[in-house]
Amino acid sequence: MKIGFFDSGLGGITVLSEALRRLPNENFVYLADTLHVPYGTKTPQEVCGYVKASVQTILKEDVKALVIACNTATSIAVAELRNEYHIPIIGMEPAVKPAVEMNRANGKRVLVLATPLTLKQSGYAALVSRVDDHGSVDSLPLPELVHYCEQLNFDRTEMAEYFNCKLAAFDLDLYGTVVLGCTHYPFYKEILKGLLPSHIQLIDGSQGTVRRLKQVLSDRNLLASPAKTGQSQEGHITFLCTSQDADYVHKMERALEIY
Ligand code: DGN
Repeated sequence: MKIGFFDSGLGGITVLSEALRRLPNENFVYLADTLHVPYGTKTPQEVCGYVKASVQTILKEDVKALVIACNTATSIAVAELRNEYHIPIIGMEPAVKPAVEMNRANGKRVLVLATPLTLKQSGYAALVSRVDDHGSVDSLPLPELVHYCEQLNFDRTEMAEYFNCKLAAFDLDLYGTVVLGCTHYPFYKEILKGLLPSHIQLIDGSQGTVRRLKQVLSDRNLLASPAKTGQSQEGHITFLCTSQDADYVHKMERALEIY
């Protein structure tokens, strides 16, 4: 059986890449909802419908656990999905908690980058108020970044101009950590590192999510054991997209190579 990964587009590949490292004996199926990407600028009702339909599609594959590798989809639909299906469903959450802890001693602030929809959800506000007891978390929506990523646009000059413009309102010396709260954003980690003051750390939620996935599989005795030579495949990925577009499948393979 495979582990399912789902995102609106290429973003979940940053989480899949972490899973390939940590769970080398598993096989994967990755579904991108290319008919509806981007999610971050749509209504919660629209996104909820798209996510549910995509989950139905991916569960037609032989899936033993599902990772909603999208912060936006998780914040909108994970609770309903868990009510509906009985396989383990692991979601994403902006890594605000570790970021606040990293800066507790130095008094620096935390800046969360995410889609507008993730930042508008009550779940995000609840997360911040739970973990941030001294008002040290700010947020910045970057709706255009998913579009750049879907175009595989990693042009340093163009992206530097974009980030510098978005970050111009922030006194970056006040910040200790920037949270990448959308799974598309880690594709820009290196470019961002080159633009931010060197003391700022960048974190994303993929390690925590994959740690949780591994734990859940282990608790339910679902972890794959190493295949005997020549008997079965390991680390195989089936890429699917809702528009059933072969070019996009190549793009997903390319994105995984780039990342
Ligand atoms: N990758 C998704 C996330 O983590 O929020 C969102 C991308 C999008 O569709 N806007």
